[in-house]
Amino acid sequence: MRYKKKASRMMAVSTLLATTVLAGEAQAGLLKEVQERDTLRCGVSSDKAGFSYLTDDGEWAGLDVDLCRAVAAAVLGDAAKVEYVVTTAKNRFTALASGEVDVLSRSTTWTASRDANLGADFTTPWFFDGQGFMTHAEYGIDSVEGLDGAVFCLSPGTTSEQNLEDYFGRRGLTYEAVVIEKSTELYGAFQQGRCDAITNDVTGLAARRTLFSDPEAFTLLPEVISKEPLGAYVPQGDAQWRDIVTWTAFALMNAEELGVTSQNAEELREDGKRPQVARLLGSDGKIGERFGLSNDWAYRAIVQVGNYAEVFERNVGAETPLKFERGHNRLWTDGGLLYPAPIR
Ligand SMILES: N[C@@H](CCC(=O)N[C@@H](CS)C(=O)NCC(=O)O)C(=O)O
Repeated sequence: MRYKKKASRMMAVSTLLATTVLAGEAQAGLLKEVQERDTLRCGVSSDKAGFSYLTDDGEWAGLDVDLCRAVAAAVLGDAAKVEYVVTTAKNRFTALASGEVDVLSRSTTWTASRDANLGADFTTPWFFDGQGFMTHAEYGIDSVEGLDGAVFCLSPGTTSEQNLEDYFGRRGLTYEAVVIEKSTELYGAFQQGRCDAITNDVTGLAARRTLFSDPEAFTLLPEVISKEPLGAYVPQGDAQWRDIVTWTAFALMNAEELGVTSQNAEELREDGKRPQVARLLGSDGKIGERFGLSNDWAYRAIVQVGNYAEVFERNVGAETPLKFERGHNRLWTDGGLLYPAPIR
């Protein structure tokens, strides 16, 4: 009896090993390609202050850019090994499905139709947003109802376009659309008065407004009309790659939850006192290897990019021109929506 039990357990182990090996063989996907190329190609937006923009030193920076950097640190050991590919809202999914980019990290909302149709798989929300409205301050409008009959500047291929149609349609409000693909031209047209209003993710509106020559001349209205869970998409059907991008985002959130920062990660990794921290930083367990990475994958991302709080504060927090509050983007332990699955 005892012998039998042992034999069946041995069989279970060998089946498990075979499955693991098979999974390993099936893994000749994007991870291998990115490692061989030694560069991550990340699809981003341009001119979005705090999220994805070129600094005066010609470096890419922002909250969306930091996700690309974290993945490069986890996969290639170096946050700088990223080639940034500027995409528009309209061409972003083609860039992903055609293999032009390995990851799309550009204020893209997770929706059912995108997950189902566009050759893309969503990873996990990186920033919870909602759709808002901006108009010319001189109109003296204080709510969306005041925009009945307005001309809107719209970005094609966005959820903003669809939500506007729903929201206005349901209320019997009307609008005219001026559709412009490139964001700089879109916001330029709005500033020049070609449209009465513009609608997009609230953060997008606020971010672009900081770049206006006269930000005070434009008002953000109070209504937020939709849920916009933004995060990275990867090409469809590469489970290993999707896991890597998803868990890199979770790693930075877990780091915040556990009090691990870019500054103390090295020390905490060596002291090994807390099992959760040791697993996250790779001083215990082989989680990195299971993803096809080295066990210090998360450690490298945290040291080079910071935990989620560091990323948030550096790019869009109180000390930046955007001065965003954490709001929905607080950890669940602080009443927010960030609930990173456990690394164990
Ligand atoms: N989250 C929305 C909207 C994202 C979006 O594309 N926003 C605008 C403004 S921030 C944009 O980038 N438009 C111009 C461009 O594609 O360059 C979506 O996924 O559709």
